[in-house]
Order: sequence, then C-alpha cells, then structure tokens
Amino acid sequence: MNLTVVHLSNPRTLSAIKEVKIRYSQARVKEILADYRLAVESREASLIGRKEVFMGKAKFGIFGDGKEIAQIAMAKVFREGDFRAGYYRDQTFMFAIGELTVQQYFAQLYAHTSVEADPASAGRLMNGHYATRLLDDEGKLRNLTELRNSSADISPTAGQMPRLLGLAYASKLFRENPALKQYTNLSKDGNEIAFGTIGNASTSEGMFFEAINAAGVLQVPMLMSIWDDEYGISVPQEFHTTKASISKALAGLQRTDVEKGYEIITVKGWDYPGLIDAYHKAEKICRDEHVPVLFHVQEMTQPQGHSTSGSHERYKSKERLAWEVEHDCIRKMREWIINDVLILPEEVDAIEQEAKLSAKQAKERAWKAFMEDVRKDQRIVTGILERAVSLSKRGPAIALIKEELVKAINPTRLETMRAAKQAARLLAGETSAERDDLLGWLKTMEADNFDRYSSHMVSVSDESALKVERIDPVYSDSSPLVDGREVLQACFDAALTRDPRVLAFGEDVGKIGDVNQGFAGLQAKHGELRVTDTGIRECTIVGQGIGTALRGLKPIAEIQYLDYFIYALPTLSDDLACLYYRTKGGQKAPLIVRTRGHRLEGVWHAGSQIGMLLHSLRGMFIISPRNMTQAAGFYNTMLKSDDPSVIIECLNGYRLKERLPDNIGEFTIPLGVPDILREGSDVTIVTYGSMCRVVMEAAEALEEFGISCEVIDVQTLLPFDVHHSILESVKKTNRIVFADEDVPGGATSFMMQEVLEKQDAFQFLDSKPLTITGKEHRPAYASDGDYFSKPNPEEVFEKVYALMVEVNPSRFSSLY
Ligand SMILES: Cc1ncc(C[n+]2csc(CCOP(=O)(O)OP(=O)(O)O)c2C)c(N)n1
Ligand SMILES: [Mg+2]
Repeated sequence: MNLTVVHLSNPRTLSAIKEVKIRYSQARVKEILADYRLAVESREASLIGRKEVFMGKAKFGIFGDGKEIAQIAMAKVFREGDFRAGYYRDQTFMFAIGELTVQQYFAQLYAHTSVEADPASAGRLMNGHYATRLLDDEGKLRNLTELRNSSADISPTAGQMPRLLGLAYASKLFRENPALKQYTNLSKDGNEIAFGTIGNASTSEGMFFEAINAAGVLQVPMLMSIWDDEYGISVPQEFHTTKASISKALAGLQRTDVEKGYEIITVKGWDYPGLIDAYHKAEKICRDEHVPVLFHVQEMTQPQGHSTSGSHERYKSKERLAWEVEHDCIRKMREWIINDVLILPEEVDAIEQEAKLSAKQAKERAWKAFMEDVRKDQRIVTGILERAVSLSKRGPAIALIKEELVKAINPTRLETMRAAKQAARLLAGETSAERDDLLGWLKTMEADNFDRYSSHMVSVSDESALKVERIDPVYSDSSPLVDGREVLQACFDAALTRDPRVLAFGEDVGKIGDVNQGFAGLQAKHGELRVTDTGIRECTIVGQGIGTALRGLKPIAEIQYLDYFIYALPTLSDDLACLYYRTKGGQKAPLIVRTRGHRLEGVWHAGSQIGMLLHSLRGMFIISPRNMTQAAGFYNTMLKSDDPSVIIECLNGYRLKERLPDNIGEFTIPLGVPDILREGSDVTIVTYGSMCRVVMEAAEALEEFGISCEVIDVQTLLPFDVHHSILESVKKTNRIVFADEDVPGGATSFMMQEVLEKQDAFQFLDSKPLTITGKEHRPAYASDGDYFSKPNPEEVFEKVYALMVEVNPSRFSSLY
C-alpha cells in the first residue's frame, strides 16, 4: 500500500501523514488491509450462513461473528507444529491460519459428506466444529511439525479443556525428555504451544477449572483465550462468573517473582493493535518459558445472537444491543484503519465489497458441489422410477412417488432413499429390469451410506488392534510364580524400556507405583516424565492422555478405580471414543485407560459398571481380563495398535499367584476371542473378569451333581466374540447363562443380544436364556456385603441347577 493514496483533500497535516508512514510500513499496511479483508469475509460468511439456514438449505447454524479480530491476532502467533483446542466461534482463526477455506466452511454447514469438501469431518460434525487432518490416507501421523494443527471440536461446553491440557503437556515431555528428541516429525524440542479457546460462560464448567489448575501445576505451554461477549446464550455474565470477570476471579493464578503460576493478560476484542501486541507478548512467555497464559478478551459482541435457534433481541436490552453495534470489532477496525492508518474510506469500501463477493462466490461453489453430489443419486432413482411407471402394474403409485421426489426444493439424500424404498415395496413380486436396477442401487447405497455415516468407528489402519496377532506366552521351568501385580510390573517395565513414547500417569502412579504397585520402582528406573503422579482430577488425566496420544505418544492414563471412572466419562465419551469417527479417520488418539474394578470392598471400591461403559464408549475397546497375565497380554496388544481402549484389571487379583511368562513384553492376545475355561455339555456360562473365578467354583460344584458346564471368558466386551465361538458352544449345550457383577439389564443384556440376535443362537436353545447379575444397588461393605450384593458361587450353582431341574425333573430333584 502506497501512502500516496491518502487523498490531498484529507484534512490532515503533513506531519501526521509522516508519522503514520513511519509507524506503518508499506508491508505492514498491506498486512493490516489483508487482515481487515479476512475479517469482513468471515463476517459475511456468518451472515450468509444464517440466511442459508433460514432458507432451509442447512439445518442449524452457529457462527463466529463478533469474534473476528482477536482470532486474526491469535493466528499471527500460531506456528507450524502448534495445536488448537477450541470451540464453535473460531472460524476466522481457522481461515487465518489457512486451514479452512470459506467454501469448506459452507460445505460443513450443508453437511457435505466428503472429506475433500469438508476435511474436518466429512459432514459428520455440526457447522462451526473445526479439525485438521493429522493422519495420512494410511492412517499414519503426518509430520505434525510442518502443519498447523487443530484437534477436533466437540459441542459440550468446556469439553475441549481436558484435551487442551494434554496437547500442552506433550510439549513439556518433548522438551524435557531427551529420548523423545528423535521424533522430529512430532515436535521441535517441545516448542509448540497449545492454543485453547472458550466462551466466557463456559468457563463455569468444572472441566475448565480442573484443566486450568492442572496446567498451572504442570507449567505447560497452554495459551488460553477466553472470548468474552458477556453472555452464554441468553444468560448474562453475573450469573456465570464471580466478580463477573474470569480474569478477576482467577487473579490468584498470576505468577510472581517467587511463585510459578500463570501470566494473565486482558485486552479488548475490538482493539486490533492492542490484540496483536498482547498476543506477541503471550506467545513469547508461553513458547519460550513454558508458562501458561490466561488471555481474557473482553468487550466482544455477537451481532447475530447465539445461533440460528433464536434471536438475541429477546434477552438483550436496547442499550446492550446499541453498545454491541458501537463496539463491533469490524466497525472499530474500520474506524482505526481510516483514522490511524489513514486509508481512504472509499478504499476500505472497495475491500469490503470484494471480500463480501468472495464469500458469496465460495458459498455458491460449496452449494453447487453439495447439490451435484446429492442430485447424482436422485437422477439415478428418478430414471429408474420413470421407466417403472410405464412398465409396472403399480405404475400410477410409482408416478406419485417420483413426482414427490423431483419436487423437493433442497433435496437431501433421505428423500431419494425414501422414494426408492417406497417404490421397492410396490415392485415386490414383479420381475423386471427396473426392479433389479432399483434393488441394485439400494445395495450400492447400503455400502455408500455406511461409508458416509457410519464408517471409522475403530481404526482401519494397519495398526488396528483387531489386526494384532496372537503371540503365546512362553513358560519354562524357571518361570517364577509371582503375585499378579508383579506380572503387570514386568509388562510395564518392558513396555517403558522398549519404546520411549510410552508413558504412564495417574493418581499415585509415580512415586509408589500405583496403589497396587503395578508400577512399583518404575519411576525410579525410567524417570519422572515416564511414570508420573498427577493431581486428583480424573477428567483431565484422561485429557492428558488424549492430548499426548494425538501428538504421537503412547500414554497409559490411570483412573484409580472403576468407580471413579464416572468423573472421566464425559471426556471419554464425548471426546475420545468418537474422535476417529467424527473426523472420519482424520485424527486418532490411541490412549490406553487403565483402571481396576469388580468385587473388592464396599460401595465405591467394587464397581463393575460395564454396561455404563458399553453404552457410552462405542469407538473404544473395552477389555476386562480375568487375571494379570491376560491383562499384560492385552496391554501388549494395545500398545502395538492405534485404537483407544479401557483395560479393567481385577481388583482382587493383584496378590493371587500367577506364573510370569518368559516373554512378558512380547506376548499378545487378540481382541474379541473368548477363552473356554472349562469344557462342558449341559450349559454354556458366559462371563468375564473376576466372575470367572466365581463361575468356575460353581461349575466344579455342579459337576459333582452331574451337571457339565462350559465356562467361557469373553475377555473383551468390545469387540465381542468376533468369531462367534459362543454360538458353537450353544450348538453343543443348547442352554446359555450370562453372568457378571453389573446391574440387572447391564452388560449381561448386551451379551445376550450379541449371542441370541447377532450370532443367531436363539434357534439352538432348549431352555430360556438366563442372566445372573449383581443386585440393583451398589455393593454393601465388607465380605458379607459383597456376598449378598454380587453373584456368589452358591447363587450361580442354584440358578444353573434350577435350569437343569426344569429340563430333567426326574434326574435333578428340586433343592428347596
Ligand atoms: C455441556 C453443555 N451444556 C450446555 C450446552 C448448550 N450451550 C451451547 S453454547 C452455550 C453457551 C456458551 O456460552 P459461551 O461459553 O459464553 O460461548 P459463546 O456462545 O457466548 O461464544 C450453551 C449453554 C452445551 N453445548 N454443552
Ligand atoms: Mg459468551
């Protein structure tokens, strides 16, 4: 930009013009105007987006208007290798770092189911949810240090916070652990910042406070921006935050000369030069010193209100609405450009016009591509129906379906599918080429729509856990008999020795090597960065795992007891379990969550809420080994894979004696392959975990009464018996019992559905299927509490015995 553009009639003195010339070089002016152009284009995208929703071309819209300028400033200090974990307002930032085009932005709004059109999620994520592709076509991590990375957004407010902590924590590990320096595609000496964004109201969430505290404790490079527009939908600030200001509320975090903590920075969301300076300052502290920064951006606005679900005139006063217009960041930047940078208003107008046109054209391209994709199938089906109209005896009815289909103004896939299925019903029983074509199309669509809407639940790469083959444990005469916990300890020691990327952390995991000593001595041997104590904060322990796994490490995050899993469940369910799915294979976090459960003592140390896990964690593997050797085999399997998993050790198994395999670090157990613990011919009992021992005891007692039980340990609930071996057992016994410690209707119901429906075992049953479960309440305290709350050997005996009485009353006399 040449400053001669300053019109001579502009009422400014020559000296003022000179001063501006010194302050803003030509290059700087060019950059300022480019930033302004981007802000306007992004704003226009928001405005158009809202209209598209109201025109019925998209389902719902949430936009980043009012937050543009701060995001452009943040993007200036976001470098290759850095990571973002943010929320739905960040479109301008994503544009500014070059990881989102306006066309892609609209493709996501329309839910275009194509990775090319919407690289973040292929139409799976609601608009405004951003992600970059960290994986190549083979599912391997790309060179993260060359990319500007965004972890995949989720909708639950503050849900990004645990992951953000982990992303920042990874930098600390890369910087401080020399053994990680070799992974040059993952990090450059830990120089990467994890940038977080969150709305002011969402800072009320527990996850926010938990993560903020943890980052201060850990001193990790986390640059946390808060977009403060003084509202959370309709609810104003004073309902959300103490002192109505998050930076005031958190002032005690500020570091001092003698205490570590945060750097807290506040700045106005409409102050372009102030924001740029402040972000440069924040970056320096964060990147160089690895000090977390709380960056509170105040006085932001929301010109279009929260989302397309309602208007903000309902809850904002006239004064507030007027204030928002006045303080609109784009308006303010325009004023500043004209008054301080001395650009002519006409020139700014021209930039605006061009930016708006560009946004409109991008929208049109996105819509055209989306429509072409949808219409392709619509045309095929319409063609088939057209021919069927004249040839089928149900012609008139098919004609109506066809008319309905072509009438759709903004057609989506479902109209075409619905029409095809309705027509298929009418054509049933006819023999015609049209019917064949229609059924052929439906078959193709089954696969295509599976790919569009249901693929990538678990890894499809070469490193999929399902592809890890069995390596048997090796025993020799010298294999010692040890406590179960020592088997695990040897396994973890081998893993930490084998691979510098492996690390473990959790409450009491470091110094004492966990409460059951599976890691005993391993911190001393492998160092505090590999085997690490954490605060009591289950949710962010999991987040630490997700973030480090996303950045290519192999974390084992420990939740001390399965009962406390519930604190971490939101993050596991909303973030980890669906990560691979929601990015359609664009991101993965192969985290192993280690925990211990099943019977021990009392209400909160004996949980076996497997149904809860099954219902909330699809996308993860759920592994419940019966002893520590099996557990070790599964750890080895999962450490070779790129899928996330939960491994639940048996609380009461750490001191039971097991033989330590000679190849403790190598042997692997395939997932989804049950073990037959005992062969039998009268009844199949399916179980897992600590119940294996209870069922085996009952089975031995039943044998003495002439009842032969086949006992099967499924070992992994997800995946469940992939080769249908339980079906083979039922074919032999014709009777089945599902036994576990969960509540009635919990995991036993899941197993029953798998076996009776999916494996189609129903037809081989001669007796009604049976479940044996824990009681509805949590287990009462002490041994008696356990005995009367959870299934015990006597109960298993009696229930199976009663089943056989019904089968053969003359042979088995009733017990009571
Ligand atoms: C856990 C959870 N609760 C409620 C919601 C519904 N919700 C979506 S956005 C929002 C308000 C967030 O306000 P703020 O954090 O200030 O962000 P802003 O939209 O103002 O930028 C709410 C309540 C949600 N997405 N997640
Ligand atoms: Mg807000």
